[in-house]
Amino acid sequence: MHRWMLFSRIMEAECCRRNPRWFPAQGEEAILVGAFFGLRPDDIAAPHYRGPFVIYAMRGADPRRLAAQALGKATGYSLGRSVPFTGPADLNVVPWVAGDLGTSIGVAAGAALSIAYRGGDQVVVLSVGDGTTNRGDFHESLNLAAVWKLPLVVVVQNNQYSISLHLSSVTAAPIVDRAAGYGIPGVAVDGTDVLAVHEVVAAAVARARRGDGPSLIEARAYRWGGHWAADRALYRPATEVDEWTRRDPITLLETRLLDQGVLSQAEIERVRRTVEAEVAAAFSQAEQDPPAGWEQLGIGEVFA
Ligand SMILES: Cc1ncc(C[n+]2csc(CCOP(=O)(O)OP(=O)(O)O)c2C)c(N)n1
Ligand SMILES: [Mg+2]
Repeated sequence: MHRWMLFSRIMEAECCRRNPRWFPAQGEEAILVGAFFGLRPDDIAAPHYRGPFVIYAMRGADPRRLAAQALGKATGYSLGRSVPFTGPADLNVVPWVAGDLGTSIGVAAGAALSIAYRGGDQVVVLSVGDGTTNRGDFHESLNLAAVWKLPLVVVVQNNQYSISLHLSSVTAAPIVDRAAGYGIPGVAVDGTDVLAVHEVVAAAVARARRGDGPSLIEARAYRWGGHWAADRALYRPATEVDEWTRRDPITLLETRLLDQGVLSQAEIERVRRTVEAEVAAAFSQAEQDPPAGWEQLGIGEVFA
């Protein structure tokens, strides 16, 4: 998990450096990795649009193709047509069909329905932003998932902002409290603590796999960057940014690994350098790849 959190941090930084319209996920690594780590390959991941590259990579996506996707190259998984949204479909990642927030919730619930219908024991893990929980799709999907006991784990990636709006200005009650309204378990967890996130998600996954239905998990962290890379996010108080960036999920994990003697400082540095080299190699290759052209918009790519 440490390695993957570093992968996310470094990959996102490189994407932001090259693409001003990238949606930075720094600060949210403990949620991204903690929620999706350790799933079976046949489980289905339906990640939020912010920070999904590490989730694709944990499921086997090629970092080079991810880098190409961030640069709009023809070799990206989306063939250069969309940036983070489209995951590799053959890795059981629910692809987004548009930038319309909330639609992935219904697709994830539908995937869970198909598993239940066929009597499988896979689960679907969905993550959505705090703002996205206010779409009608959220209510409709969670209610039906609860009634039909679908194998769906909903993780709210609460970074406290929807573009420039703080959560408190659009949502009156704690998101986790909604679980009671659906009659499902709801757990709030520190979204800067990867082990805590992983533990609650793993328990919800086990419950869903047993056939006991969905769970709602609210993981609270902070969006370190702006809504997108070019957003300076001047609508936020500097003290708030300061307070939260001091709670770096990667530093928190590294401190624990050092305290418990799991890794030495030298080993931590070695992991970091390895990941930096891997991401740098991915981008230097992707930069030479061809840009998306009309061929990628051809009829063969529109109709199945
Ligand atoms: C249905 C819909 N409404 C509005 C938007 C514009 N929009 C894009 S990102 C965003 C903020 C979403 O906030 P949240 O769900 O908290 O995710 P975050 O960006 O914080 O990861 C909005 C409103 C959209 N893409 N789709
Ligand atoms: Mg948000």
